[in-house]
Amino acid sequence: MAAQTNLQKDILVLNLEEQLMEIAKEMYGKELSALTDQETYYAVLILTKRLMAVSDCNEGEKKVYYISAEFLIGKLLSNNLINLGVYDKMSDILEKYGKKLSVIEEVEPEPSLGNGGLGRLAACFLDSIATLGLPGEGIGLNYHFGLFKQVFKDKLQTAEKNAWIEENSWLTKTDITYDVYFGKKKVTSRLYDIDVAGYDSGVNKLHLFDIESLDESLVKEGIQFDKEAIEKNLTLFLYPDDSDEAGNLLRIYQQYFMVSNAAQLILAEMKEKKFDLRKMYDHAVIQINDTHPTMIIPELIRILVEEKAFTIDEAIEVVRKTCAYTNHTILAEALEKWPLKYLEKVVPQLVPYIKELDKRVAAKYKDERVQIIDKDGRVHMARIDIHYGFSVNGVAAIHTQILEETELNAFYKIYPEKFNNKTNGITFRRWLLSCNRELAGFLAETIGDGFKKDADKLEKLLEFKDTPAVLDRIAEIKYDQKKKLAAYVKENEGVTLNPDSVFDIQVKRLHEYKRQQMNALYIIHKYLEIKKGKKPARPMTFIFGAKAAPAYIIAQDIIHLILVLQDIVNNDPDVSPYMTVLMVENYNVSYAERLIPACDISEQISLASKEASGTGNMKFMLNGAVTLGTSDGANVEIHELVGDDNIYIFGKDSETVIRHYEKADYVSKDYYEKSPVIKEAVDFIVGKQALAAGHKENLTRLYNELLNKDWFMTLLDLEDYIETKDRMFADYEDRAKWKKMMLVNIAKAGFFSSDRTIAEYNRDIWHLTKER
Ligand code: B1H
Repeated sequence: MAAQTNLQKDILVLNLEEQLMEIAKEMYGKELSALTDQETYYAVLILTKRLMAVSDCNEGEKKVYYISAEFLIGKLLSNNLINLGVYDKMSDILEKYGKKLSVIEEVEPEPSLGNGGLGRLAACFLDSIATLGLPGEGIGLNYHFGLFKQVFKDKLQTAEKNAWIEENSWLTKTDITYDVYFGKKKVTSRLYDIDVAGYDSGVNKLHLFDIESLDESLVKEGIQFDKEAIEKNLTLFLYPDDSDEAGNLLRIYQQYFMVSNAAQLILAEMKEKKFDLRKMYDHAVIQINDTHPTMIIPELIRILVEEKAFTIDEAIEVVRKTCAYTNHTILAEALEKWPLKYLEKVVPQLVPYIKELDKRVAAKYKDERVQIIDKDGRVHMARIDIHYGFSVNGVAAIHTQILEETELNAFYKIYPEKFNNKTNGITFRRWLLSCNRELAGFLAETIGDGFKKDADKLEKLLEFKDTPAVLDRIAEIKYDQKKKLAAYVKENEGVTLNPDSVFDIQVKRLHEYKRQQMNALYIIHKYLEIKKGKKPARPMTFIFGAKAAPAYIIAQDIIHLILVLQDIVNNDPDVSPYMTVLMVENYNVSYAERLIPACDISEQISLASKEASGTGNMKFMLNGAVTLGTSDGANVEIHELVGDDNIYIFGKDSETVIRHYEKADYVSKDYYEKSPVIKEAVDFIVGKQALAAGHKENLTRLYNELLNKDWFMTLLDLEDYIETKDRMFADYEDRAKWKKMMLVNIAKAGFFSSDRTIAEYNRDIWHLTKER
């Protein structure tokens, strides 16, 4: 009963201190004050889990199942305490016993169950679904090792396994297990749950499925393991290396394992609640996060036909009305196309259904571009989603437009009504309230704390855009955050940062389309200018954080270049007083939470048309950084919101870029030869100094790539980038102007709350009602 459980939570909150003392006694036989930080963390964890267990659940007649191969949830302790409304109280209690909550939080290992934006988006969405009181659950996999831990050795990235599950964790083992069949081979799953507390709202669940027969001892050197032993390795790692056949097969095993469990969970719930399966779509909506969970469609159809006496037509219709698909990228290499022979090997039971789905499409449409199985026998997963789901959405306005007009145009012509845009968002609980308590506190004092639940209220801040006290305080908080980051970096990386310098930050996965290499070329350019005697008005700090996929060679080379530059620049006495370069090791969600509040210039410099949305751009803006960006992804919408005066946009637009691809007429060497500035910077990569500090093989490969290929058109935008960035550094010296830009960016960030995004998903796609 709802009222009763709430009461239980209230009582528990009233007795928080006693409860914590009791847990300390039970677990360790000690007084609270005598616990180590590790023990204190576990005690607080157990208490927080109890609080969530007695909180209201968000219930309703219809539920969304957000199926995703990634949930990059990050550390959960402080966010859970904030969302449960007990952060300050817990902090006070711990203080009384000589402990600091901010220290205890550090003990928590980060669950890195995602690669980057896509996984982090899923985590932000869970927070917002719960916060809006909507019935919804995440369904994914319980990887024992998350995204690899990055360690730099000899200026190269190496990968180590990244464990996160400890004797006490946020996972709760359930007694739900299912049989999952790969053809005739049977494995057994086990469900683990993580509670997701909404902010001042009810609790939902993240369901993570694991395989019972897992064997962690399979892991050898670094992140190497035997990819063939499916029953022992299935949930060992977040998608493993898919550069070889065994890696690809394992990925299909993981995907089917995920959706088979999802289907069984959803159908069990339908049965338990006595819902009419023929009206499944009135009670369930399945949001398919990119194509990784696409097999849920043929799997549900298969079960309805083989076990529930549906005709194939009936099954297809019910499933179509239940499933919705989100596209996150137009990058060809990320669009999954599984060879039919792989599927035949892993999930032979699905193949007849996939062939049937294909046959129906082929009978109706002749266009090659919409066929599910192509002439080479590859199954295009996204095409299953589009034909056999009811909604297709992109993740930013420009991205959806490109899907409609270019990438998926053939589908848009058939199904215009399915297409819709849902511009991404971020949860303000983590990306403001938790990571920047100082700024959040000041905003609450200044405009009231309504913005915490209604992000649009941030706009009230605009009333203060000419109030010096407010502008100064925002700048002061930024300065404090820079000092805090500098202290952390000193301790963890051994690099000294000057908080009086401008902090220019690019943190995101390493990919050529994101163009970290362009930023590196700017750094080379500045370095050479300073060497020639042209000193900047103020020191500059260039910070990078990025992991590269282990099989992505050029991405590794770019990391190498940045580390080489870090060495050269920071150790050159002529230059180091004016600039510092830092590539932080093992960039992850926790590091992002430190870097973002300390940023002045937010680097969002992808090649136009390639970054579907970006979400880091939103986090930086919300924390008062000014964007240096291309007209790509959500940058376009940031630009519209803040206006020309509060953002620095450069580079060729997406139409121009797409035309270059269509005509295949971009020749990077032309740009190199035309511009002495470009030539000088590019040549530096294989110059004496760089070769002395780095490895010839990596640097030469990167140099050749830039000169002879440059698929993501770095040199196309480099000159404009240099000019715009120089202008930005100059404008930073106009402190009054800069502070106002900071304020406007914060004030206009409300649109990017994932609460807004989720409200739109619900309004246009899910149609859930809340009951609490
Ligand atoms: C995004 C991915 C992605 N788009 C394949 N696609 C993966 C694709 O391991 N894989 O196979 C992993 C991830 N990730 C990102 O999604 C976009 O690049 C961002 O622009 C976007 O903000 C984010 C969330 O929509």
